[in-house]
Amino acid sequence: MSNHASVLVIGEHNVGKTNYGVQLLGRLRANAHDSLSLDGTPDTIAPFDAGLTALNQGLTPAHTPSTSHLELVLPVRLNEQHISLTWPDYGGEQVSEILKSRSFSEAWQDRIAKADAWMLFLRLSTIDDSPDAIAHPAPKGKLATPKKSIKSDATETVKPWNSNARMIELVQMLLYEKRISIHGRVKLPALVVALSCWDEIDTQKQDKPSVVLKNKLPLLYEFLTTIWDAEYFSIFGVSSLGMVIESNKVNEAFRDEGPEQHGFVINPDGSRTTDLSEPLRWLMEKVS
Ligand SMILES: Nc1nc2c(ncn2[C@@H]2O[C@H](COP(=O)(O)OP(=O)(O)OP(=O)(O)O)[C@@H](O)[C@H]2O)c(=O)[nH]1
Ligand SMILES: [Mg+2]
Repeated sequence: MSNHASVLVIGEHNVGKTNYGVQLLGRLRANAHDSLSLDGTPDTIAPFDAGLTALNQGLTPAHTPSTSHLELVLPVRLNEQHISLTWPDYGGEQVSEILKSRSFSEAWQDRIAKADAWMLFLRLSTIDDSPDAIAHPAPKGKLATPKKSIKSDATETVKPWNSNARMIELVQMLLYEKRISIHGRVKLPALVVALSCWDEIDTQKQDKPSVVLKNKLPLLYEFLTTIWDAEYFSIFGVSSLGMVIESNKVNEAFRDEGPEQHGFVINPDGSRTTDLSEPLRWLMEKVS
């Protein structure tokens, strides 16, 4: 039984990492009866101070500077167990840089080594990949015998470097860095895919997060469900704010009701809860 749990938050710029972290901390401090609760006082919450202040004023926290790398250590209680939970926040450009340079900085190597709980943030509303390889497969033989005039049939060509490929590449790099073989099904690190800003997605009421991911990024979905042990992989919808909040225009309703009144999570089975810590609780149960 481990009493320390470190989460590897994975997400590019603008996917909602900071808003989730700040809302989570706010809920824990307000003792909002979430399944995870604070168990003592954190040594410092300084990294999230500005974010908490912003949300309490009805504003969204600022973009995290690209070089910034912070960690919050929270004493939490889960099923009578005390866990020291390390939650990071960093500028999402770092992830884009990893993909570009195909290498990890030392700080990232450390973080990957110590985290057995991974949370991948995907903001599907900002992804626009069409055609993709499944909806529009390349005509047979096309890649083997390319025509001279590439331009004329460029529109039919599969875009190789789309979001599916990008995220698959990223996950493969992370697994490789952690020396995890994908010959057997992956158990640890346990993985949660958080489909963030869920309120922006046009879904039928009953849509399960897995169905939404499968429709939008089918190759990534197939990849993850193929290599992970189903017990150690799950997909949640996350809306930390429940609505759009601007960074320069106060949302009075949000401010007056309080940030802790807003935000929700869609569980893997499609049910909805106001408990924002649910995906994290699921992860903690796998690694603690
Ligand atoms: N509609 C909606 N917008 C959200 C939600 N969560 C975050 N956002 C918005 O998404 C944008 C990015 O959120 P951040 O939390 O700053 O994203 P980030 O991943 O920390 O981005 P970087 O710090 O640049 O890496 C902001 O404009 C937020 O207001 C949500 O639940 N719903
Ligand atoms: Mg941020």
